[in-house]
Amino acid sequence: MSGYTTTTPEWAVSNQSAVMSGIEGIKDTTVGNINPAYASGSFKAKRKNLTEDEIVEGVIKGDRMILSRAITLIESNSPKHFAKAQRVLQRLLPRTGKALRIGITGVPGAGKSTMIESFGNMLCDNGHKIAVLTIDPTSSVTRGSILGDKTRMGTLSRRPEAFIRPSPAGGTLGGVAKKSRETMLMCEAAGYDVIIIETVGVGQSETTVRSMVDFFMLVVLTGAGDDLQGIKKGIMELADAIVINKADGDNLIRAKVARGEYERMIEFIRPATEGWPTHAYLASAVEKTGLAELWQVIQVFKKLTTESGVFQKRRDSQLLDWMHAMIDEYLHTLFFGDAVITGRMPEIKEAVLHGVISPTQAVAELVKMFDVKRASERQADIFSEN
Ligand SMILES: Nc1nc2c(ncn2[C@@H]2O[C@H](COP(=O)(O)OP(=O)(O)O)[C@@H](O)[C@H]2O)c(=O)[nH]1
Ligand SMILES: [Mg+2]
Repeated sequence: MSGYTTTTPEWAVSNQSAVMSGIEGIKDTTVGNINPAYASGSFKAKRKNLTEDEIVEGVIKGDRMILSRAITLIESNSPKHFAKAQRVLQRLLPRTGKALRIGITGVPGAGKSTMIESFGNMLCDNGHKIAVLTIDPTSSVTRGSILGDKTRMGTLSRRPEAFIRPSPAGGTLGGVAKKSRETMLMCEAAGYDVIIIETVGVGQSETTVRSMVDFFMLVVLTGAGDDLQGIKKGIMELADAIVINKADGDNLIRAKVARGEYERMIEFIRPATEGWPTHAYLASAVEKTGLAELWQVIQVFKKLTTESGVFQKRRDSQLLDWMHAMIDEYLHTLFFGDAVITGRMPEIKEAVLHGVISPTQAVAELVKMFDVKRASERQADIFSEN
């Protein structure tokens, strides 16, 4: 039940129980939680279980503590929590979809978190409510990035108009992504009108975030060690904007040169969004320059794509893709978890390896003995439990 894909990425944690403990631990490192009792654990012991109504009402009121707990419920892998979380989500669904969803990717050190801090503060000053989610598949290996973000988004995390939530540590990208998508919906129901999803440029995480957001930006650097060849063409193809960060001080001239180079490269790349020309922009997250312009660009993007229908078309296809991914995941889990299939598998594998039957025949054999009804009975309690 952990991933959309049938292949497990190499960085995935093989021990599934690590997912649970990661989620427990995340509560202590959640940037928005500044209650010291929380970190010490004494708070956890005292808190009572919230009812479904209390969670739904709390989220609608925009209570950050209850929102946090609703997300923890979503992130839980326990079957009991699954059913409750889905009922909460179902009730909140009519209140979702109104936020602007922005994705930010780039190599570690590009300045994504610093930019979100400056950008987010600017938006809060202008009356917006910002939720920041991070998808970092490497966070199971090291908590470094989360701890780093804690200081980098220091002022933003203390603002009542902002909510910052790192993704649960561990698990496969598919599992983390599924939870992040549902977390995003919860934040929308709580009234956040701009959702920013930060991901470190590792593996497939950019594609995953692209599949959740309306506007996607790639943050890049200039200067030593970050020549253009280092940026994969595939990532540029996903971007609606390329932001050359750290365009400040001695770096400004180089940043301007890089901008020209990116602009020339973009000409040869298919735009990520129909009818929207991707461009390169200069910014400095530290000096807070170029950020108001970037917000202006995003506003124009929204206006144009809404008028052309591309905005809604993308949202619709993202929703259906998500459903398909979950069907894949569900059937995959059922099939490979079925006792009859796992029992016969070694023998069939042998037959394939010895050339007795072809892989195609093997699949036909296995599918013939697979009984969806029987297999789903095992899963039934997970999906129907109250
Ligand atoms: N000079 C300069 N340094 C920056 C800028 N943005 C970020 N940095 C620095 O770059 C480092 C990495 O920033 P961080 O936001 O953690 O990058 P992330 O890994 O992409 O999230 C930090 O030391 C920042 O202070 C900028 O606009 N100008
Ligand atoms: Mg970061």
